[in-house]
Amino acid sequence: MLIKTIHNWEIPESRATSEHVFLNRRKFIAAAGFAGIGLASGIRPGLAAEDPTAGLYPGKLNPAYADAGRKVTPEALNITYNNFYEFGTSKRISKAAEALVIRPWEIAFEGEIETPFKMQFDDLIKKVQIEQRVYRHRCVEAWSMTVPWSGFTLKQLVALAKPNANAKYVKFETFNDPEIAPGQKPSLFGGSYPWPYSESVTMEEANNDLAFMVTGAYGKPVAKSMGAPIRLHLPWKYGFKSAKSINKITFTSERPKSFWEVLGPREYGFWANVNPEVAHPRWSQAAERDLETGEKIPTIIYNGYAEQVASLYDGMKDELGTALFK
Ligand SMILES: Nc1nc2c(c(=O)[nH]1)N[C@H]1C(S)=C(S)[C@@H](COP(=O)(O)O)O[C@H]1N2
Ligand SMILES: [Mo]
Repeated sequence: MLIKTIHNWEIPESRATSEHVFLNRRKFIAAAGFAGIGLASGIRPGLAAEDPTAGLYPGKLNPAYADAGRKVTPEALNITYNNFYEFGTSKRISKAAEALVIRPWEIAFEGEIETPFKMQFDDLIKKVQIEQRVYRHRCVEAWSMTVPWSGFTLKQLVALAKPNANAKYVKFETFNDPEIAPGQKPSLFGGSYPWPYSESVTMEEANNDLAFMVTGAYGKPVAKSMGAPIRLHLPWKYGFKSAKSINKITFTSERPKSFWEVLGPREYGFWANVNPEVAHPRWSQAAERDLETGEKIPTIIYNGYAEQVASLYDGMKDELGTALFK
């Protein structure tokens, strides 16, 4: 019975978590005295039963993002079809990603902030407001998915870091450990990949309400294959901007060069805002393929989030032309 509830997201007709289902489940767990046994362990192999944050999820469903207008992608598909180059270039890296050690997980805050510091993920999560949001995700490779993420707004993290007046950009970095991530072995890509994976946004983008730090998905801590214990999700930008498994956040005055920008500046530029009118040099961006159904869907400017983010780019189009969207 519990398992059925937790697998709510795999029910095809479900569009968003019904909050009361989860609340009732929590009440049931508490009443039955089951808390602490680690219900999750039987649900998804590899998720540590003792994950101390499991009880935080899914969090209160934000009504503004309760329905992404598309069917939620089944969890089973989503945690086994991934882009996570640290573990290999195929989409099937979920088993390899289990090698990632997520406890303890320390995050370094550096650069243009009052005082640089380090914080344990389990401490950080106590300082923020966890909520649930269903967001569309558009990969630059022209496929898309819809995910019930849980996490907190990036602006809360910015406030916590206390940036100074010089801070113009926020840079996110992933771990660099070839011992556990075979994709990071220098031999693999001839040492040409600029690890660690990094991405950055402007301070204005970081403070936009849509920018989300993901720590959970499908009502539980986010899977390792999807970027545990903490990743970004910027639903109006191509997926590569949403860095996974972040352990360093640096505030800078100059625009940093990201992982993909170093590898292919013409194909994976800094702004990377979803735009059906600006083709990738090697393929059209006019449409996208739904990961589950294979259905071809027309792509929408800013992935359909223009209302929330278009003003960030007011007046920039003339200056930068199509580069704004590349
Ligand atoms: N560290 C890291 N983050 C990453 C990537 C990666 O290879 N490494 N791939 C990006 C790309 S291209 C996409 S589409 C999304 C995929 O997220 P998902 O596997 O949860 O669907 O993660 C992004 N974040
Ligand atoms: Mo992507």
